[in-house]
Amino acid sequence: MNYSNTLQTDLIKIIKKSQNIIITSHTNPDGDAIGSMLAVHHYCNLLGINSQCIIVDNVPKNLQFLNGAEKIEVYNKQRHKQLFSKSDLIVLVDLNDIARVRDMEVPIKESKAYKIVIDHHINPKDFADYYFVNNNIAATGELIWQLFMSDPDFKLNRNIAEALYAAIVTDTGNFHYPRTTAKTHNIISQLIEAGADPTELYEKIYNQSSFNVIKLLGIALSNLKLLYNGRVCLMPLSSVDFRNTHTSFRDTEFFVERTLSIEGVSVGILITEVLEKGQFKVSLRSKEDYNVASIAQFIGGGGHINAAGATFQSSDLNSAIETIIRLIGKLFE
Ligand SMILES: [Mn+2]
Repeated sequence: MNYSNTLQTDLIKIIKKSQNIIITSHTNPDGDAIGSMLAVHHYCNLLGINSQCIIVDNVPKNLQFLNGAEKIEVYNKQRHKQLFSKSDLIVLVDLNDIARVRDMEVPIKESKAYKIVIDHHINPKDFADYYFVNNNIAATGELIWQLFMSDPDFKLNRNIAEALYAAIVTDTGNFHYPRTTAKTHNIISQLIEAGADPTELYEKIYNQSSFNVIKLLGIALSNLKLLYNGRVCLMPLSSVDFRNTHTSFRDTEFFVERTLSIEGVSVGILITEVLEKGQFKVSLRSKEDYNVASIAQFIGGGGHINAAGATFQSSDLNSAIETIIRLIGKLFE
């Protein structure tokens, strides 16, 4: 689509003019989704504007400690009907495709509220009134920060600092993914000064795995296979693996990164069997200019050049793996 970014100062004006704001983000929310939503929510609190965060899944356990996370609601058609009809602004963060809000797609589309998208994924879809998007930025949290900086009255507090820190630390993979810049660190420096504690936040975000999840990681690591002369690493997990460890595909968030720690591997693939029959999830990670978003798009997904994913149908795990391996071959043509 041909979107054009709205001036940040105009976005601030639109927010300040609003009375009832709904803030939302994508299904299976990650740190950037939750942190960005909460930062906007706390900003609205500062301004005395009503805002409610609504998503279609629960807040992941390791992000529930963030202030305000307890107020995030899971979408319910009946319960939120009134809220949608009275809201005058919907802020969508860390997503650029309305399909990624699943059941909320219809109420958002039908709502008369203005819609603002703040995001850093590639190929934004045309469904909102205002866009503030930039895919050269590592985390949506950084864009939220830029937005706040264009408000001369903005005052950073600890709640906002921790929310944005969580957003940025997770989407930069602890400050090492390609789009991590001096500017990223500059923002982080200000967040730390405002009370975000790196040690405490790391502990709460990353060191909270259950014993079962680490056992599952052990199975995932022992399932690894090298392909394409060692340039691709495949990490499959079957429904049996999940059942044996009492875990689910939601517990695999940081697994696929492990594949890229292997010498010579440029592309990592995690394929998981979702509980619903015939559904598979693939998470792709890459180095350099291997564009895994282009692969995910073939099966209805998307993402970034070096990190992408999709959910797709297949008859069984083996054929799901075959599909992905065939598609990955396109990167080496
Ligand atoms: Mn993000």
